[in-house]
Amino acid sequence: MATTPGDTDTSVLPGSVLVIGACGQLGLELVAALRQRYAPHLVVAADVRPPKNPEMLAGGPFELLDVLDRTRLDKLIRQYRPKQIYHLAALLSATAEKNPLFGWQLNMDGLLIVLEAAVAHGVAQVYWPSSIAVFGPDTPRDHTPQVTIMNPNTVYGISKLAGEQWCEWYHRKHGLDVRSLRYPGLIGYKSLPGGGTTDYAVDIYHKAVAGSTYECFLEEDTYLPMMYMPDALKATLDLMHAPAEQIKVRTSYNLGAMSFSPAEITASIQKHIPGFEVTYKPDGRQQIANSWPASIDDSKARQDWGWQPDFDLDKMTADMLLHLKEMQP
Ligand code: AKB
Repeated sequence: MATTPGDTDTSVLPGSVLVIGACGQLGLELVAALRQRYAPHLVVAADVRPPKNPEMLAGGPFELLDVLDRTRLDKLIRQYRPKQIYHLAALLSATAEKNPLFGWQLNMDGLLIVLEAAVAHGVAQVYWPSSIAVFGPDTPRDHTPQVTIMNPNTVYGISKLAGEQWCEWYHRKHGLDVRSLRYPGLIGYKSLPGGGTTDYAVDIYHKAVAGSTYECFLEEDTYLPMMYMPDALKATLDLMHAPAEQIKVRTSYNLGAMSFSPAEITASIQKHIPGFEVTYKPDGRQQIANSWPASIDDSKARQDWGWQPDFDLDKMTADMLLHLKEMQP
């Protein structure tokens, strides 16, 4: 049930919400969306470091939390009694390739600590993001199905695939209401991603608005699944508020919106900024991108809980450029 900003939707959420990894690209926007949906004081933002832009998390509680510190997590759960935990803290694909053991530890141990704590404290629901990175070079690249060959070949992808199976296990063994989405690359103007393979699709808008040339780290014809942030927030909140009987997938749902290449996003930007130029200098992230799907079949999410994206490439470009221009000093 949707509520007007500031209203507390107590029929859906009689307690508070804990967002772990609140200072990341998704976390900052999800905290704001949850605080609009419920009441700001009910949404506890937590991260290992304080936010770089504190104003983005102002208006509600913020707590320092290293998700690998179970004692601190237990303390926060006892203090705030959350009914829902959104656990977003992770190393993304490019960073985890450079720091594989820590990537595995944070992504895997972090998830298991949250799932264990949720069961121990009787937290009603857990949300955990998976990714298109669960797929690998043997996966069908176009309209990648929900159930197919996976064989991921990045540390991040292996941790996400194992995490999906753990989510399903905790649901089956402990009855934990854990839900998950396989996000494509996420694009938003409010915050920057860090350490992902799809980051170019955010950086390129910033360079275009600044009047600079953009040097792209992927080849111009590399197609990847992508999504505008308002659609990602809508999908996340719709999934978490769907009646439990509609949630048939307890690993993670394929989620799609659009698929484009660097050449196509450049052309979309050039409709607004004709002189914008992009050069290409592929690096190690090209190999990661080559192992991922080009487009996603998300029919299961559409069927089970009514998923429907609102933004295509040109609509996203118009909105991104508008907001980034407004934000210029
Ligand atoms: C990344 O590029 O690592 C992430 C993802 C697709 O999960 N944006």
